[in-house]
Amino acid sequence: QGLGMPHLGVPRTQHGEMAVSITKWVDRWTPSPILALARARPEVLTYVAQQEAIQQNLTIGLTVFAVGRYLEKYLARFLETAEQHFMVGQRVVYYVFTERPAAVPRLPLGPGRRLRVERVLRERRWQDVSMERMRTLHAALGGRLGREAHFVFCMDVDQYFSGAFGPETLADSVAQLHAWRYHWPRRLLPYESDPRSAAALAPGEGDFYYHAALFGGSVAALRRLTAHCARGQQQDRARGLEARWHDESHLNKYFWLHKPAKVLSPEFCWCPEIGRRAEIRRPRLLWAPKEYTLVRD
Ligand code: 2GW
Ligand code: MN
Repeated sequence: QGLGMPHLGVPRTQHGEMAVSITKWVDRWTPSPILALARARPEVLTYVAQQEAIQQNLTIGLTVFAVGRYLEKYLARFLETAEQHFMVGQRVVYYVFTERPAAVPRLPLGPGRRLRVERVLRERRWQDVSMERMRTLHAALGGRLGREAHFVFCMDVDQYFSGAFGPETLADSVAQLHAWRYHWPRRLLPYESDPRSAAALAPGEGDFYYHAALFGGSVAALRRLTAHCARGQQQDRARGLEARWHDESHLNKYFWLHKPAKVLSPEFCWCPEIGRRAEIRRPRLLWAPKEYTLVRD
């Protein structure tokens, strides 16, 4: 797709026709005024995506889990910076999943934005906290979240927004290139390799390595994704297995079998510890520093 980066423009959805099909124009690798404009001024395409989303009156969900100490440590900053940068000007509904609803910070929210808190049980193992998200999300997408949102992003809480993250990121299914791994040769990517696991990729399989800290899409597509991952995890557990990178391994298997409609550049979920890279100009989300001794007990 166009621009060397297939990530611009809002695709057609069941929620209404697009006003302007930017992707259709730039897809053809022909010189055109739009293409020249898009190269010189990418913010114009971002602006068009914003207008399209407003015209379609989209509601965009953002789910995040904050269980145990992750609530105090990360949630307030995640939400405060989301207010500044996530889908500004759109209708947004945050879904916070926690075992302590009363401890969720009550932030002042911008117009058209609301926060819902859902109670979850606290798993004993952290691997289960992370993996159980797939099952919980599947249920939520089949309930109120699925009825009130058109598109949903599912994110880790241990990160914060640092730049505009708008409707140019929307598509039927959206995957995030992993900041540490996007330039690695395929044979080194840490896919699950045990053939008994539902998440296994055979040697020679796999293309990109995606980061489970951020994925998204339409409600219907995310229902399929979360069902697949939750089922795979359940099957592994029944066999006494656990995939190498937990839910992330199952997510990578899913996106190998069902290619994402949009792949986000590592700018959209960047790790500041990597340092400067020429291709990373404007990070949108940054990984928060981890203090393993504090949280991994
Ligand atoms: C997780 C690990 C160790 C100790 C605590 C937790 C933990 C995670 C927790 O105590 N409370 C909690 O709410 N979580 C949620 O799970 C939270 O939303 C967090 O962002 C998410 C994933 O855990 P996290 O961020 O510590 O894992 P990462 O940053 O090492 O993430 C990647 O790998 C994970 C699987 O190992 C997941 O696939 C994750 O999506 C990836 O980004
Ligand atoms: Mn994380």
